[in-house]
Amino acid sequence: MTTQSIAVEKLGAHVGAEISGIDLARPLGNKAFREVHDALMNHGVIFFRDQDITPAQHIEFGRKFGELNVHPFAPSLPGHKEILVIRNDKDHPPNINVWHTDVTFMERPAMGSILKAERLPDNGGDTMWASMYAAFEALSDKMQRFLTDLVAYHDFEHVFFSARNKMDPIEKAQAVKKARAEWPLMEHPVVRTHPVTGRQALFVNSSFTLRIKDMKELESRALLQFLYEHVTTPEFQCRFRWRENSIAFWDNRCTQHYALADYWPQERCMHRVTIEGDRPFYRASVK
Ligand SMILES: O=C(O)CCC(=O)C(=O)O
Repeated sequence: MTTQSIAVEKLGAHVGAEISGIDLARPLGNKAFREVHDALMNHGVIFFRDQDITPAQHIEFGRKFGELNVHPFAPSLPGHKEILVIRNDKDHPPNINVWHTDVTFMERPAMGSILKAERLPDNGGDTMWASMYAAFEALSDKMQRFLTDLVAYHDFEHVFFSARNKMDPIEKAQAVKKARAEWPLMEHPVVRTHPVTGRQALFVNSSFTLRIKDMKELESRALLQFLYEHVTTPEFQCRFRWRENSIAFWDNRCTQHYALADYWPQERCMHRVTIEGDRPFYRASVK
């Protein structure tokens, strides 16, 4: 059991902190669990170094925080369906160099993800995170009020079945039809109240958000374009340089992330455990 208190060093002004004084290969005691959980709630994404953990230990760590999600479309590690593999090399160019929140096409998008570096390029391949609390709080009161009334549609198709997916077109159409039965267009509030902290976070992302409900197409496009640009403001961000056995654990309810593709065509391989979340909601803050 880990009993020692962890040390927390902030990385960005609004998001990110590096955690030390913990060995994730050992079972997490209640005190260590609470400290890690608090650090995650306070900083949005937390980083650990030199954690040479096995896939089973990675899964066990994730399970401490909730049920694990098995991704319906992405590849998993053989023998460990809970571990999603993100592997890029010269024949598989990276495609997640886009700001996003994970799996928002689901009714209950992930609460968080725990990503471990397995193989890294010689240089580059950093990941950036942005605080969606900071993004929301930086908007004018009028814009904040306007957004809290809105709902957006989220969808999987243009990410997982885009032109980059080289499936046979007929098979692709059948696969989309089958997936659509399980993953219909999903409605989520544009501003999400965090279920633990009670803070408000912007909750649209350029990967999965399709359009704003009850707005004209042009209005929706212009508003989303503005918000997608706004969330990339450098002041809301932190940037993490990976080393082998580094781990990032992010709160998917109040952050977005972006994986730099500057290392390609070198190889980079990451393992991700994803924790199930709850249904997003908006509740007005008590002032
Ligand atoms: O590979 C990375 O650094 C980030 C991975 C990512 O974008 C994701 O898991 O959604």
